[in-house]
Amino acid sequence: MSIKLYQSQTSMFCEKVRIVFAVKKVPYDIVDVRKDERKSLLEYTNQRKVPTMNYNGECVIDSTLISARLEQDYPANSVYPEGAANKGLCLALEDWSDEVLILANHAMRRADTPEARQKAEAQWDAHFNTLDQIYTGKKFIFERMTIADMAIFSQLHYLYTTVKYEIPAKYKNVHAFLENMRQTLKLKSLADSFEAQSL
Ligand SMILES: N[C@@H](CCC(=O)N[C@@H](CS)C(=O)NCC(=O)O)C(=O)O
Repeated sequence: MSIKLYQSQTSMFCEKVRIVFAVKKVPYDIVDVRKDERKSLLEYTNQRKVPTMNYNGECVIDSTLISARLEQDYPANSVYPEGAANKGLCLALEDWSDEVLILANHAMRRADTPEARQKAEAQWDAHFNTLDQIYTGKKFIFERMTIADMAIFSQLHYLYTTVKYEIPAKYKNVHAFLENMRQTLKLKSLADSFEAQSL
């Protein structure tokens, strides 16, 4: 079995997938696409997006599909909750994080005027409000850490490390969630990117 992950260390979608690999304790090799300006990725897939996985010759592109493919062959330490209703909700939240929170991250990173910055902060405020309610009184959204928590953590981790935006202290449940994730994932410091091959 040979698994190769084409990735970049700072991409939040790559971090999401590295968490899945780590939780499932699946060994894999990394191809850092920044080292050859995506040449090997383009040769392999004719497109530029990471994460991309070469799974024993099978090409899988997109963090959601890579996670689902790994779950299929490595069901232990599942990244989905029990039951169809919860699984559907989990997939919807994963998608919300990947497709909506990413826009707020882009807005914050690209804000180059006070107005744009204010708009980006308002966007994040709305999401922090949502998240603070979601994580009221719970460590994870479902009975264990799932792909929904991993997707949300990856976006927030990117926000306070790469974008360097300090999440307001008033969002206590969001901070408690982040601290719990950092401890569970054994991140040494706030600025750490997640590098562990297995937990
Ligand atoms: N929905 C995709 C998003 C992947 C994505 O946007 N990757 C970015 C890095 S964070 C990328 O490779 N962008 C380069 C490009 O599109 O040329 C996923 O979940 O994997």
